[in-house]
Amino acid sequence: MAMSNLKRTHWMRSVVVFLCALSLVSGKVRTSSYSNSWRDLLFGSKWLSVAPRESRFLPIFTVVPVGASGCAAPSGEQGNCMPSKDCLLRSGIPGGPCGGGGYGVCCIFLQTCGGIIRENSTYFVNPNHPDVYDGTGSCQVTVQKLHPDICQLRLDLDMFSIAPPDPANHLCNQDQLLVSGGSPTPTICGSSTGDHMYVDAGLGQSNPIVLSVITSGTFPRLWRVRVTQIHCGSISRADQGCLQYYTAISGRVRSFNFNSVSGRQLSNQDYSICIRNERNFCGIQYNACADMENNRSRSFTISGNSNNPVGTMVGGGGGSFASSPNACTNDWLMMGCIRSADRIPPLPGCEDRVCGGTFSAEAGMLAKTVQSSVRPFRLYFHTDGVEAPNDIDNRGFCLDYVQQPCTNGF
Ligand SMILES: [Ca+2]
Repeated sequence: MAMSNLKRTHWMRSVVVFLCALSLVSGKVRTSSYSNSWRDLLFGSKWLSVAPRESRFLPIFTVVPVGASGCAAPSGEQGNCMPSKDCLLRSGIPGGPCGGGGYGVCCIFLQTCGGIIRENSTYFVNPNHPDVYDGTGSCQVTVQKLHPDICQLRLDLDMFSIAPPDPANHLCNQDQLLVSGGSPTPTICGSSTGDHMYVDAGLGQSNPIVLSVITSGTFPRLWRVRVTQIHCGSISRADQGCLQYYTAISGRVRSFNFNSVSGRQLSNQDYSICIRNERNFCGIQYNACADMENNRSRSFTISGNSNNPVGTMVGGGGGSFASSPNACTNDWLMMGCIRSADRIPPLPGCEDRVCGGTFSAEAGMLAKTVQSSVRPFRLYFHTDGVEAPNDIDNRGFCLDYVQQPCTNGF
């Protein structure tokens, strides 16, 4: 290569400034097509799509990138945009051009068993990825903080399919994903593609966080987990203690390994799901997700024998399961003071714990929209280590939420 990318960028910037100045002098700068020919020569048509109607001075600065930034490779992975020689020096994989103006490549970082993560947005993938992995043992990567001011990691389970929990008690005793060195995270297994987790990384140069996939027995495993490092002052930082964090007015929350056909609610879970209270929204409503696969919805099956219709159970109750069989003493989802939304006027009492096989805020066989105005908007999920013989084929939960405007009776 005759000229480095950096030099080339500087050279092109000089040429653009010169040509602009020339055009200004001759009074011929326009946004019409005939003055675009030299731009096309220098930058290709992409340059024009940046800001065709902006001031004639702006595009010069919008097209020249400054430093690394996020980008998407044609293969779907997220990478960092950087000069191609930097990508190779840092052991990245060039994934197509980015940044415009020949700036660089979308550099993808992958690590597998034994690797050390030293770049933001690195993927922890199974051996043989993108093919499946059938081996056994412990596959781990160590995450080093890019900076002492990193407070959290976000793990995006872009692809995640390891052996499922056992059919009787739903324990992850064949395969497990473990996160150690940070805040406690639940042990998960099975399929959780699309789910995420936040891990508290501590302050300063604390111990590294280790991600491990432990495997035993034969199974066609596939995983691709993106690890994003979050600065302490970042607006992307999740609230303290939230394993999962959602920042939209509406969205979907679900338990790990949820699947209304074949998922098994995982045992030994204990974590919070947080939904950021958006401005001018005062309440929140939840509905069980639509279930197109079963005659009777299994979108909310937390306790009981899901092969039969199971009503809603509410409250913590007291004593043993035998003395209060309709209470949620073993596995439950907890939300602050929930009521059914269709009651006008609202019922005076409200509930916090809900379980059973029908999503509602009151005992019964009818699924209902549930609402709460307790802030912050949080759900707490707890399961014990036992399912059989009372709890059979529970799938867990999938709920759609919608925040409610402050004018809507909240
Ligand atoms: Ca249980």
